[in-house]
Amino acid sequence: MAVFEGNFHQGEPRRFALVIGRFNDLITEKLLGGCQDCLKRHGVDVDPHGEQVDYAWVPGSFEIPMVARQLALTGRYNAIICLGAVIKGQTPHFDYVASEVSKGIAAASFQTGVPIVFGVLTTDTMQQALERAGIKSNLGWNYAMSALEMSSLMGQIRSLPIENQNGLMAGTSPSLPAVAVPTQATQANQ
Ligand code: INI
Repeated sequence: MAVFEGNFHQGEPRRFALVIGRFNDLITEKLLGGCQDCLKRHGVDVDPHGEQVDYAWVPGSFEIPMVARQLALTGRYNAIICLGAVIKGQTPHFDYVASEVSKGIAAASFQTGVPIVFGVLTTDTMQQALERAGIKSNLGWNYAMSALEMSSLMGQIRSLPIENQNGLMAGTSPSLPAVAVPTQATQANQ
């Protein structure tokens, strides 16, 4: 039998998408910097005009899952990294945004089979967010590491031959598993 483990070096060049919330951009810009630094030091060309990383900016964390899912459906990316900062205020707004973005990212990843990293800070104060975005450590770096590891791990697992009860079947598992991608015909009926 086997042990599957992702690695951090690039055998074949991988492609990543970063989805970044503008809300609290004092924090998300710093997470982005940490993330780019990690990718670059692992051999990824982070230039937006290059071949390996695309960037999508969204208004706030609430919008992240929809854009991440749409990007995942293109099949272009080995992993997607979502960066946001949800910081508690005087109202329950925090709870709604934090809940939707976490559930939405998990659902998008599960539905598409593309690793989508939850790089959204949820903190009580701006100080806590700053400490996690560069003052003490920069979690942007850790989110990039997760993307490198998961893209490698999923690549290995996808390349396994598919089996059924009768033995081996031809082919390997698809990069995008059973997901309802609207066709022009189904869209026209909606
Ligand atoms: N978006 C965030 O990314 N972080 C927050 O802390 C936040 N708060 O607290 O309001 C926030 N709100 C905006 C939200 O994500 C949407 O962009 C907005 O509601 C429009 O849909």
